[in-house]
Amino acid sequence: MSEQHYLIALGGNSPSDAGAPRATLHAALTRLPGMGARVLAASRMYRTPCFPAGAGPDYVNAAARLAFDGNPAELLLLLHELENRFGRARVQRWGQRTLDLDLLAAGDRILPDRETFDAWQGLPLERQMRDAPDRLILPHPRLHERGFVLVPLNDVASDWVHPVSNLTVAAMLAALPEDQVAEVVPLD
Ligand code: PH2
Ligand code: MG
Ligand code: MG
Repeated sequence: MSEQHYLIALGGNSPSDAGAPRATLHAALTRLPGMGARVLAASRMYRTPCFPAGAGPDYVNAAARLAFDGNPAELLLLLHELENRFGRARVQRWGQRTLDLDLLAAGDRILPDRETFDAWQGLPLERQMRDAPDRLILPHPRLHERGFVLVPLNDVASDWVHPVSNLTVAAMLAALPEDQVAEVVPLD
């Protein structure tokens, strides 16, 4: 398969071997090229309040644009391998984590299909907290509604167009409530 472009989100809110979350995220970005994923652009690092509010310590979040010579499932495996290297224990789905790497988008592909994407995107919050998809859904069904994803993503892919809504990252960010954007604070 020829080289594909991908968007990923990085997050962490508890220390790893590499240090504080910020150091862990930097370390993860540094490891990607050695695993076959070229980092085309990396965002600034941001301090963000935990979602849902009160569920844990603040996160550090970032985003990156990657070139990878493989399919989304192969990239996801690589991301999980990297999470494991930094000691992420999947104890609690929404709890503390040393490193969370989420695949946000694979170019303009909709996976596994439009119907499945629509079903997950429309899920009410209480079902989102209870159910986790067993398949890779792309674009990430929550991408457009979170400041901690869109603000960093806007650093690296402001003109990427969401293949379902046809909105750019910049437009999705402009549609978020102002207070949600204001609480995403750059660290450098
Ligand atoms: N990730 C979560 C749950 N809550 N909150 C913030 N601020 N940032 C995250 O990356 C995050 C979260 C599940 O992956
Ligand atoms: Mg994740
Ligand atoms: Mg996540």
